[in-house]
Amino acid sequence: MEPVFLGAVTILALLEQAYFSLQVIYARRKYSVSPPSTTGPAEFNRVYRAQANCSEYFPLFITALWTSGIFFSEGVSSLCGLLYLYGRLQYFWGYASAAQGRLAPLYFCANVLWALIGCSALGVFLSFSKIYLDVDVRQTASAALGLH
Ligand code: JUQ
Repeated sequence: MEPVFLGAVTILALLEQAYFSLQVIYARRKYSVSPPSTTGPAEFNRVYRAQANCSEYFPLFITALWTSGIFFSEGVSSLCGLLYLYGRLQYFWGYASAAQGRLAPLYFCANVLWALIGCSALGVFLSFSKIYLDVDVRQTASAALGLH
């Protein structure tokens, strides 16, 4: 089956990144900070850094989202993806109003990213053990739980 939910979360993620970039463009106009300058009033610097930080973590997020979604569980992964995107939006708005405001959403996003990385590792391990060690942990677990 096509991973439709992962695709939908990915599109949402791209739109969120576009929204952050637009906010930087608006902040440049509002505070008269022309490229290549990347600094200005504190209000501008916070919006600029919020966007830069979200972009820095975007490749990690997307790769963990897809690895976890393909190898572990599309449902769990997509849900984590939505939580991460929600957290990043709170992070961006929090950082835009005060440096302190970014912290709670940041810890939340970090935890969600760890969960995605953990699910990725577990999923890849389960596939490896099934294909190369001929040990199907999922099958064994669901049989033991009486799900068959
Ligand atoms: C680096 C590589 C992998 C991380 C969590 C999970 C995996 C983050 C740290 C940010 C920011 C923003 C700011 C979303 C203690 C291990 C990771 C990973 C970090 N952690 N920082 C920072 C720059 O405003 O200060 O966005 N995001 C993280 O994860 C926690 C880190």
